[in-house]
Amino acid sequence: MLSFALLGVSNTVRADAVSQSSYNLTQGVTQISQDVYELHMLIFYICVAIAVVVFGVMFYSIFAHRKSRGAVPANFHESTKVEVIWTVIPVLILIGMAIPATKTLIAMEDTSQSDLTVKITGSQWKWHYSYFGEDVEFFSLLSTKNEQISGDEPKGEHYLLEVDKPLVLPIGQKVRFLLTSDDVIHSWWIPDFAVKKDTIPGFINEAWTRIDKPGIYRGQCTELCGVNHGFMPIVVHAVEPEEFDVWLAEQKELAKQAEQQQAAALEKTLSMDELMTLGEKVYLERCAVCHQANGEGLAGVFPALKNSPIALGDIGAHIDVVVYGAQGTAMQAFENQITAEEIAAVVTYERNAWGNDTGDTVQAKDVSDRAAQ
Ligand code: HEC
Ligand SMILES: [Cu+2]
Repeated sequence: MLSFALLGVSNTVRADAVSQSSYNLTQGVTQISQDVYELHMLIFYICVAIAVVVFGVMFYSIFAHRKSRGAVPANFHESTKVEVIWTVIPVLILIGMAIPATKTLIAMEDTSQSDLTVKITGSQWKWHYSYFGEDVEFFSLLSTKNEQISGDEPKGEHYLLEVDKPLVLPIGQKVRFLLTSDDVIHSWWIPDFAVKKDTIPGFINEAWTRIDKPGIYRGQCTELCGVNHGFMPIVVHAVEPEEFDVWLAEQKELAKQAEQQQAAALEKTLSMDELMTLGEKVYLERCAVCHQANGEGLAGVFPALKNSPIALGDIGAHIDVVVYGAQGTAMQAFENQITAEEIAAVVTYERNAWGNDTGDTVQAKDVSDRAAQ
């Protein structure tokens, strides 16, 4: 493949036989990604041509003018002609590369006249997507099973590149991204779109894309953001605009139903069993990445909840930590991430799992009462 690439015939070969070379950049599915790819190839070939000329002259000179042939070095200094030539040629080459590069960069930065705006917020270790003016928002978390990560089960096809809720985008429309972060710097990267932007707490960065082809596109966080940096993948589901509208309407309906369910949950009293079952599920999905499935945390980084004074002590204080988080630490406020019922269940779980046998149950109403204070 590499030798083909050097001969310059690989473009057609690749397009027909192998759609992606594992050695090269992806051509992606947007105009920008195509431009970036072509820019990369152009500059690559210029470099190859320079290398051929420079090394050609060098090796020829070494060979043809070697000492054993009796070559005598020429003795010239301060040749204005030579100096002008070796300045002008590189300058021309640089200008020739700068023009297309600048054009592409400017196009990448131009977020004007977008059809849709999505706010992307990174946090340890998940993505939060919010569609502007649409009242639709959700979190997107890694969905690879723990058993695959620990090696107890064979790894799936999209190991560490799969999420519970993908970002859904319409094809053929200009989508503007506003990117920020809740904690540390992350970076949102989808190679097929040639979009890669840092998400920085307190800053809003912009990017955009217009996807040409429906499909499922995968990417990752590309800014080292803590121990689970490798566990916050990105999945984008690009669909026809009509399909997107249907999806959007569905999300709004689901949000409405969830709101009603949450209101109803406040009236309900769940049994210990129900709370423990739901609590374990929430704990494994949301908390175990830091506090560990066995509740023992990671010494010096994430506190143990097993035998922890908070999990065994005052219920109200325990609820508060989960609802409001702990400012300035990795412990986030879960108030807007999970429902009151889920917080009640996970707190109950923490107070009764791993030998924390307090016997306490916490109900959704207890949580919403604390949150309302
Ligand atoms: C991103 C990592 C992370 C996640 C995810 C996380 N926590 Fe924490 N948690 C922490 C850290 C760090 C602290 C210590 C905060 C401090 O220093 O006050 C903490 C503290 C706590 C405490 C107080 C314990 C103590 O002894 O100080 C409780 C209770 C708690 N977390 C519950 C939860 C629950 C419930 C979830 C899931 C819904 C959760 N945490 C998810 C990192 C995390
Ligand atoms: Cu990250």
